[in-house]
Amino acid sequence: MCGIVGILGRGPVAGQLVESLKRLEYRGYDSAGVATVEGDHLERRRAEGKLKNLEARLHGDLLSGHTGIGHTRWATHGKPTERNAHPHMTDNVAVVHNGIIENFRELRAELEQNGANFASETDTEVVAHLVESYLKNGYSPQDAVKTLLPRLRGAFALAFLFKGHNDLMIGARRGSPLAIGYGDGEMYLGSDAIALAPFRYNHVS
Ligand code: HGA
Repeated sequence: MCGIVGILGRGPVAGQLVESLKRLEYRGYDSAGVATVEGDHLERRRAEGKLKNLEARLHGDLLSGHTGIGHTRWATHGKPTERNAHPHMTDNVAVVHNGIIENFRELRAELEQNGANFASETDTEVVAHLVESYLKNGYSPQDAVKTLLPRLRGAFALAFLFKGHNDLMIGARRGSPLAIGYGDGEMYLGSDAIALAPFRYNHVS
């Protein structure tokens, strides 16, 4: 079972994201990653295997963004490699995903026909490319995600970041858990409230 965490914070969040993911380690995973909004662009670090490998990446190549998402992956579609690890990214979107997008083959074929280049073997990457296509058509991030959801079959939890939006994190779920926490000037997302336990927050769902 994979894990999702998201923090819309007041200081650099990469370290906190990894600490939260550690609380979900008991569920098992094969790779991990984090992405943050770094000024006007998105950045990610990913690693196969244990979170200590991701920590080593982050020590060598720091992220300083105040808004970020993190994921521990248990592969369902595609090998447990760094290339398939989440977050998945396009020019303007980063996404982490728990669950399965059942109709990803049709969606991928459609997106590839329209020129999208896929970098992974996962079902998840169609989500990033679909949202990217809506953004390129002028949708706001919120409307892009709203337009995405009816196109997906299956059970999922998703957390998104958007290039150029330092104060925005969008979460969506259908049939998979995703908790939201409101803190003091901070907000959190977690696939399990245990991930959010160290933070001072009010749990709402
Ligand atoms: N289908 C996605 C996420 C897998 C998952 O939720 N595992 O528990 C993938 O294979 O990356």
